[in-house]
Amino acid sequence: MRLSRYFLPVLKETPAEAQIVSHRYMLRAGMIKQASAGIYSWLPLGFKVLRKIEDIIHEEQARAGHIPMLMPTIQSADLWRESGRYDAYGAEMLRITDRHERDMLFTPTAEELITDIFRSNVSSYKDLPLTLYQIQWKFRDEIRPRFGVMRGREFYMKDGYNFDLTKEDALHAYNRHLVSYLRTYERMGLQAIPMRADSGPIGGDDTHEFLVLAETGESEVFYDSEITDLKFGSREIDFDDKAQCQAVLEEFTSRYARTDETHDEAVFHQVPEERRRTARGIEVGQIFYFGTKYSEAMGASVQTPDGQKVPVHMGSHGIGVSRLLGAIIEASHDDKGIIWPEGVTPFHCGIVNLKQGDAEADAACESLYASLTALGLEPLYDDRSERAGGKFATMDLIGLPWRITVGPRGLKNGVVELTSRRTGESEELSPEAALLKIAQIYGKAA
Ligand code: 5CA
Repeated sequence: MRLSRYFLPVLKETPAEAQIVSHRYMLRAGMIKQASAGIYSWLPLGFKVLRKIEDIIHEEQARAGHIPMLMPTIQSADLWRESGRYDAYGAEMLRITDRHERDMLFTPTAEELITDIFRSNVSSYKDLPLTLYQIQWKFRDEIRPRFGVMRGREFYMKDGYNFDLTKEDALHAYNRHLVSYLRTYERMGLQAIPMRADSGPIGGDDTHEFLVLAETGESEVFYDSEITDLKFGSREIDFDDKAQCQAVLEEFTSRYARTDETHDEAVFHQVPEERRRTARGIEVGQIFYFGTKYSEAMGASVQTPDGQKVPVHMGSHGIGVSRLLGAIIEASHDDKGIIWPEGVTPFHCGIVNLKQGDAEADAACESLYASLTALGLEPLYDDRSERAGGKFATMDLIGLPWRITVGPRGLKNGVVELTSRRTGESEELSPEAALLKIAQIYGKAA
């Protein structure tokens, strides 16, 4: 993409309404624009990162054997009356009446609709196990929408639902999701710690929230510091292997880690004092096992091998997709702007032309741009006739992990400058060597 042809409405001033850094940078970098309280338009740069996050989630869901689909945002109230949640959900649910005076609602989550789809189509244990998921907009009429995309009213969520014959199978689905989520967040450059939590309006006793530690987080959390040393890394997992998933779950959940809702001071004090931590965290996901709560209320049952009819065991599993942009920025920024992890960066590499209009500099930039594109990478080429300082400030603000700076003086010596956004370190390299290095970083063969 050439910056001269892109739509990147960068703000010079810090918007007064933004209280936390991620909100400030998302507004300043032209990623989002508020449409009304807690509701945002996703401008091209923000939309690009949203898509990157979505892609990672889809890839990891596929790895775990889960099946993508899409359900509507506007749903009939009838199904929600069946489960009893139409009244129970309270003021957070946005209720809508259509022209025929029928009660509709904007979905805050989708247990009812998916259970309805299941009961209409599945009646035998032979079709189990089954896990379906979607990435779709949700609406919760939050009393205090704030912090930009962190606590929106409209927000983008991955929601998955498992259907299993037995509790044991459903707990395997729970474990599988926990493992899959660890991998998902790590690919986004995040450490998200599973913590014992409260299930709220979704229901059930077994639930973990995934929290990213950050001072601006809305949740108070308590944990054993050993937990932050755990890394999922690139280990290969067979997601059908119950014992393997169970072992990973135990590894990541056996130490004390709880949100304030489930915190128990007495149990916490069994952790050696020097390892006890109290901090704040951003909830980027939550997994639930709630057994037969919805399947019993809504009559979703299957035939067992010996001919009995039993309600299916279910759980649901959510990732706050739009909130993740805020969480990643909270975890990765400096005073100049965002620092995107390579896994989610909107463009792989910036190209800054120090002297637009200089024949040699222009040609070198064009050549780098073409070569990076040919490798399947997306460069952002700042080809505007701006002064260098302004170009650097924009690149720093929007946070691309790598920048290649091209100017007539360097080119005379056959070099360009390659700069890491994270460390700020630069090295002078030939354009070919810079290209090779970028290709290696992103696992492309140059
Ligand atoms: N049905 C279950 C699992 S799919 C469910 O709705 N879970 S949830 O309520 O925990 O939401 C899943 C994730 O959505 C949360 O972990 C959080 O990251 C995100 N989320 C929830 N409310 C908001 C909000 N108001 N703004 C942005 N993200 C939100």
